Amino acid sequence: MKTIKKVLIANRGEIALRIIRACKELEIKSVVVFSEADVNGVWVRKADECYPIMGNPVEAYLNFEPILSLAKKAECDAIHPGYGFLSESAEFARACTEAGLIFIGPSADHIELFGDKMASKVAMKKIGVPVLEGTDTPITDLAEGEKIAKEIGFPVIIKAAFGGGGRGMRIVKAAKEFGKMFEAATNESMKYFGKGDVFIEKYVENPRHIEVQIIADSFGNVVHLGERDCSIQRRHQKVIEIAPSPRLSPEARKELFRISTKAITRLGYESVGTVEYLLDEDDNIYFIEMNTRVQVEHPVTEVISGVDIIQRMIEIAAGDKLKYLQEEIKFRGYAIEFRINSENPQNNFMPSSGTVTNYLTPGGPGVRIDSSLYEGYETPTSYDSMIGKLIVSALDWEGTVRKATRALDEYNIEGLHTNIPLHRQIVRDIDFKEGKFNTGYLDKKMDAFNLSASSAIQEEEKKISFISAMIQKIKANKLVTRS
Ligand code: MV4
Repeated sequence: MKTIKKVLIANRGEIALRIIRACKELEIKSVVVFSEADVNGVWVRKADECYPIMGNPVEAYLNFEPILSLAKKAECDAIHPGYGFLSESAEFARACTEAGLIFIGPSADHIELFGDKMASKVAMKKIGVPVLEGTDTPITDLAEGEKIAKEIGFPVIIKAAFGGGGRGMRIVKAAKEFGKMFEAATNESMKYFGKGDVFIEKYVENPRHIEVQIIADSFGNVVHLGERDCSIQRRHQKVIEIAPSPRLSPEARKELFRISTKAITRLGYESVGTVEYLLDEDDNIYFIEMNTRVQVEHPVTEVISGVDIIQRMIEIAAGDKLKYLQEEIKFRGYAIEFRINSENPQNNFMPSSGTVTNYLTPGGPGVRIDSSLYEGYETPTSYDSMIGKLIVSALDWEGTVRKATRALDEYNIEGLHTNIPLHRQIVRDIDFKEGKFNTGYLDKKMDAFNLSASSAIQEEEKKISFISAMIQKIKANKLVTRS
C-alpha cells in the first residue's frame, strides 16, 4: 500500500479498536481523536498516537474542522470514519478530499445519492433491481398522497426520504388514517433530518431484513461477501445478525447476489457497502436502501468468508486492487453476532451505565469478541448503549446455536445491566433454533422471555459458594492438625 501510511480514526469504542487492529496488521500507523468522556477508552491507549477533541462528548466526534486539522498536523494520509458520526456525511468526505486527505469510504457523490432513500430507489429501479411500488418524487400534498396510497392499496408506509433508524416512518392501515400519519411523518422528518420530504410505498407485513455485503475497488472489480439476516431487531435497533440466512431459498440467494453486484457495478460504486432488502414470506425480494459505511455487523461476514473487510476497505481507498476476486472467496458455516448493550431488559431497556466490577469473557474455538470493555472501565453515558459484540461460528446452524448458548452462559459482566439475559432466552427459543424469525420476532416473543439470571449462572453461583465453603473447611482442618 503506497498512499496510506498513517490513518486518523474519527470514531470511538469497539469500532475504533477494530480499525486500529486492521491498521497494525497492515503496518499502518493509527491516530485517534478522543472526547473528554473517552479518556479511559482502551482504544485510546492502543493507537500509536492520540489527541483530545474538546466540547460536548458527541459533538466532538461530529465537529469536523478540528479533526481535519489534527489529521494534517499528525501527518495522516487518510481518515477512517467507522460507523455513525461522520461516516455518512458527504460534506465530510468532500472536506477530507479538499484538505488533501483520503476519505476511507465511497465517493461523496455516492454517499449523497444513497443518503436519499427515494433517489436511490429510483436509481436501483432503472438498473432492474426490484423495488416496492411507490412514489418516485416527494409527496407534498395530502390529497395527492391519499390518492396515491389508495392506488397502491393499504397498508402503505410513509418514509422520510433522508431518514434512518425508523424515524419519520409511519405505517398507514386505512385511508382515514392517512392525513394524521402523513403529518406525523413529515414533522418528524423535518425535526430529525432538517428536510420534510416523504415518500409512500407498499407496506410488507413482517418481512425479513436481508442485506448483501459488497466490496468494490477502483478498477471495476466488484465482489459480494454473502448475505446477512438482520431481522432480529427492537425499535429499529438490530440485536442479532446472522450470516448466511438460515432460511433462504438457493434461488433467492443467487438472485440477491446477482442484482447487488450488478447494481454496484453499474453505479460505479467504490469501497465497502451494504445493499438492504426486505423479503416477504415467499422470498420475493425488494430493495429498500444502500448503506455506504462499514456496518456494526460486518464481523459475521468476515467469519464466514475469511475476508478482513476493514483491511480491504483501507487498501481500496489507497488505490489498491481487490486482493480476492469472487471465485477465490469460499463461504464456510454460520456466524451469529449478539450485540451486547448496557441496558436493562427488565426495565424497558433503559440505558444503564456503570463501572465494570467483574468481567469474564467466553473463549474457545469459534468465539470472537469485538469490545473495548475491561474490568474497572466506567461506561460513558453520552453514547450508544452498545458496549461490545459476541460473534460465534460453527459449520452447521444447530452447532452455531449451541455454541452461542454455551458462550452466552460463560459471559459474565458485573457492575452494569446488559441484555445478555435476553440473548440467553433467544438462543433457547424453538423458533430461533429452527431459523423461524422475521422483523416481528422480538415484539412477539418478549413477554414470554424470562429475563432473570439463567439457571446456568445460578448453578455456577451455587458452585462458587460450595468451593469457598470447602476451602474454609480445609483451612480450618489444617489449622487443627498443625497445632
Ligand atoms: C419497510 C417495512 C415494510 N414495508 N418498508 C425499517 C427500517 C428501515 N430501514 C425500513 N424498515 C421497514 N421498511 C416497507 N415497504 C418494514 C420495515 C420495518 C419496520 C417498520 C415499522 C416498524 C418496525 C419495523 C421493523 C423492521 C422493519
